[in-house]
Amino acid sequence: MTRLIALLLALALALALPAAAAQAQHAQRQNNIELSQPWMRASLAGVPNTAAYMTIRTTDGKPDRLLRAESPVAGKVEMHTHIIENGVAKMRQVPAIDVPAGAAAELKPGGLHVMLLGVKGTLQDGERAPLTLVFERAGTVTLSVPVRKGMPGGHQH
Ligand SMILES: [Cu+2]
Repeated sequence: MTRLIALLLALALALALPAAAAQAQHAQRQNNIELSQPWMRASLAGVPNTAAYMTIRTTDGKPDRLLRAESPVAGKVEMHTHIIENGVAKMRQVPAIDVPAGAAAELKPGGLHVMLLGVKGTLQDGERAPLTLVFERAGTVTLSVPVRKGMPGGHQH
């Protein structure tokens, strides 16, 4: 009987694991933070800077703030947004990124992003790069960010 239960448990785990792995690609939860679809733009020839994007939510229904980010692949990591100045899109550093209660902070091309400056070497499509995010309430969240040539899902317009 015990053996049968062990067998059923093993079977249940075997069935659950691929689903969990697939889920982890789309969203990961750490502390009270859920990060969806993180990606980092692959290096362009001769450009030492790149950016990371993701959707950030809190899972406890309270707001939080992303205070800073760090990565060993970059000399410096900043948080940026895009502004339009005299008809020209420019990046501007922001002191923090707010994650509202019950809503998402969307970091995406043309908007808020994590800026990686002075990237060491090149980040190739298909690699992963470590990124640490420090939140006001949730504290430190570390993730492994897939490097891509473009936005996942192929919504490139
Ligand atoms: Cu930037």
